[in-house]
Parts: sequence; C-alpha cells; structure tokens
Amino acid sequence: MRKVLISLVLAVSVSFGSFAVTIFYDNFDANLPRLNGWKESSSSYVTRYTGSYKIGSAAMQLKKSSNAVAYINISPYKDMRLSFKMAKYSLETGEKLLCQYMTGTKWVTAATLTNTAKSGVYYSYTVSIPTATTLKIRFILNGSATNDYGYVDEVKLIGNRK
Ligand SMILES: [Ca+2]
Repeated sequence: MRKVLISLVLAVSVSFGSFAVTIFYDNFDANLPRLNGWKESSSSYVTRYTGSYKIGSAAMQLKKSSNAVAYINISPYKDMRLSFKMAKYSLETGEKLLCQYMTGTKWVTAATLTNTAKSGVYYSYTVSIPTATTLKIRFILNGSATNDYGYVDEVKLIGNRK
C-alpha cells in the first residue's frame, strides 16, 4: 500500500515537475489596426475579424488564397506543443485551410480543414514541435473566391526551458 502511494506521488511530481511556459500566444482579441506578429500575404485578404466566427472578441480571417506566417525564436525551449483552432466557411471540394510549421527546411502539415468540415465551427488541434532554433507557423487558405473563408484563433505554443 505504501509502495503504491510512493509511486503515485512520484508520478504526480514528474508530470508537474517542470512547468510549461507560454512561448507564443495570440487570440487576436487585441484591437490593433493590423495583426501583430504575423506576416500576411495580403493585408486585404488576411485580417482581424470580429464577425460571427471567433472565440472571444476576434479571430484571424483568411480569404480566397492567402496565408499568414509567424516567426518564433524557440532556441531556449524543449518539449514544445503547438495548439490552435481553425474554422472554415463556404469552401468547395478541394479547397482547404492548412496549418503548417517549419523548424528546418521543409514545411510540415500540422492540420488540414477541408470543405466537408462544418461551416463556422472551430476545430481544435495540438501537435508536438521538435527542438530547433526558429519555428515558423503558417496558416494557408487554398480557396478560389473572395467568399471562401478560413478562420484561426487561440494559437498557442508552450514548452519547457532547456
Ligand atoms: Ca479570439
């Protein structure tokens, strides 16, 4: 019985032993004229959006064919996890909203939201990020018309200090 208790205490202290820190977080709720910390392919197609499909007071909206990239210095960190939420509206067959990341020379697809997803509903994703110097996170909408929309919210990168 005592042995069981000790293992339990050990297991708890291992899981809470190192506290994850927030390395990057954007909920797009800050009322700024432009998205802060993102490089947009187009300032008219990638915007801060306060309409129906958001968490909190705003989200990032991507229109037609566009993307937004964030560059994050991750050299002090390890055990990283990237989480984010994506929604779509009015996408047709073959059109999709993607999240990709790069820590070396190749983009890795973290999540794909296709036209078959429910419109205006946020889907949550979490992926592990390998240890590296720089992390690029990219959201891409492969739509074809200006009424094809992708939405991104609650982008968060957590990790432990090395
Ligand atoms: Ca938000």
